[in-house]
Amino acid sequence: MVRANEEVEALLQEYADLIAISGGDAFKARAYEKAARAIGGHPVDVTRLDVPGLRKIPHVGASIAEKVVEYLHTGRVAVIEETRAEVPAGVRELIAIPTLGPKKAMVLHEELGITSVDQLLAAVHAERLRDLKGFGERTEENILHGIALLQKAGDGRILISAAMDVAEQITGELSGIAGCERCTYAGSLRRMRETIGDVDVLVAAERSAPFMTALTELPYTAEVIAHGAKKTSIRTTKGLQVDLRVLPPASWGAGLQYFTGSKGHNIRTRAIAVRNGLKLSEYGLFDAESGESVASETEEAVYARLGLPWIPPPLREDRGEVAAGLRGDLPELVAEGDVRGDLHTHTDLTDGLSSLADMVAAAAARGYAYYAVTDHAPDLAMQRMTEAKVLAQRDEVRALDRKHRGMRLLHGTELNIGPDGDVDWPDAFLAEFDLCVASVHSHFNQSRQALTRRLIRACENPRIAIIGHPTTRLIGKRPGIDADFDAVFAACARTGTALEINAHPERLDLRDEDILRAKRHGVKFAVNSDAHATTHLPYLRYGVGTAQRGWLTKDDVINTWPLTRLRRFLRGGRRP
Ligand code: DGT
Ligand code: CA
Ligand code: CA
Ligand code: ZN
Repeated sequence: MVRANEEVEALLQEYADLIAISGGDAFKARAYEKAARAIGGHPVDVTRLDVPGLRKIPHVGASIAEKVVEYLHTGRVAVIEETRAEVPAGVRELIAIPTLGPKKAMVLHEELGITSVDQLLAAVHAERLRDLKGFGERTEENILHGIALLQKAGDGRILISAAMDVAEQITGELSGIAGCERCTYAGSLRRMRETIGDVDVLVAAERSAPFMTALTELPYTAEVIAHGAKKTSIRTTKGLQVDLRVLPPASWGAGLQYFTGSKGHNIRTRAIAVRNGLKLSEYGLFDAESGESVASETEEAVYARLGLPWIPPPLREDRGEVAAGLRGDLPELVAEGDVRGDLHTHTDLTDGLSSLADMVAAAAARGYAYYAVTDHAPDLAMQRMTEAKVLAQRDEVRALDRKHRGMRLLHGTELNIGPDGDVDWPDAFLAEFDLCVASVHSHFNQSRQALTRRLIRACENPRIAIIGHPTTRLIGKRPGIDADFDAVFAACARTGTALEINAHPERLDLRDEDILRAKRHGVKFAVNSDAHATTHLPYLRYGVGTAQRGWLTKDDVINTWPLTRLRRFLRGGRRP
């Protein structure tokens, strides 16, 4: 992830929205949107590029490249500031509602004079939206839902990927300071939760002052919330809070255990301590009577003294891990290094940003033993896929496959599960793919019964090996579809269809709780990046973290399997 690229992406996306909302040229808005995405996914830091360099990025023409350079040099783009000024702030706020596009926001502004979220709420309640063209009861429901999501997203939690970027930079900086014996992040980030409230960084050192001061002086520190000898808290320019605690090296293990949490897990471990005549705090494990320290230097020692094996942080959610540990029954969790290949990825043949050759080279560099290319199928009309195009791609894939000795390429597709559970292309055509992923990309608002039947029909299709991003949720933006997932999980188990754990940090779909439930039904899983650019392949780590939170082992995850076993699953003893 290149930070500057993300900033430019957000800026250009905002400009696209502003153009659309101020009634500007729709074609121009779309052009900025495409450029925004291309820059966001570009592997080279844009701050290192000049206008000709920028123009080599797909969808970036001269005028966009010049605006990017203007922004990188001056921190602003004159024409974007002007457009911003033309659109009332309240209307700009409307675009932020996840279920309301700029077009509808513009209609609301022009027809009803709405200039704030509060006015919009009032208008919905007064049923003033119903008479507008293109609005209906459904739209009202969606808008109310979108406003609720917006306010929920205002709870200040951020995506794990954004928190991880900050945490890795800070631990990198602090590790370089003299006297640093250890440095890592703890809290929800170490547990790999899907969203993060604040980042907790720990340092083991004799003297705390140099670390505390360094944190307050980082270039992206916008505000110092508290500055002390034990704890310092700052807020970054993006509004993320970071808590730094410096521990005496002898207390490292106890401190790491305490500040990793979760609170529920810590309550369990403290209760075990008490039962054993001990007292557990962030400073160590002590004999309750003599006050003497019995363990503190490493987490392993602390857990061992409590009669527990070391418990991997993603399990520390008070979901039975302590009891399982006491029984010697903890799962041997799948690890990122176990994953042998990615089974859901895109190229620029559809909506990806990188070429097939670049994606394949990036996959090979990750040391994969196999890699599937699964571009979108034609029912997603925007992608303009055709039989001819996908067959031409297959030839390219087969040719590249001969060049990559260590890595086998699989040619697949990501099908669209239609409203009735049908998918793109006739069965005979599907039979020629090495692998079919199938996902819901439309008609999210069907009845629970219809959605359930639709997913089950997809499971029952012998050509479909994996259901992609099963609930379709987008964290902070769109809730998952309302299906009876227990029935879907049972169908997956019965038909030998794997469920995806989509590793994109905005999806993480299935999520941890659903994984636990699906596993109880006997379902297998595939942890996939759904990469649309070479820079997205490393997102896999968040999918693996989520799989770990769902207690999965290697055997549960089909893309840790050797290729022969995987192929057997894909073709299926189960399939006719
Ligand atoms: P977050 O920041 O909301 O994503 O979640 P956490 O788990 O990182 O929570 P945070 O930052 O408030 O605290 C980090 C860890 O420190 C937490 O998981 C457990 C521990 N901790 C903090 N405050 C307390 C407390 O009052 N009691 C207990 N038992 N543990 C605490
Ligand atoms: Ca935290
Ligand atoms: Ca904290
Ligand atoms: Zn996809």
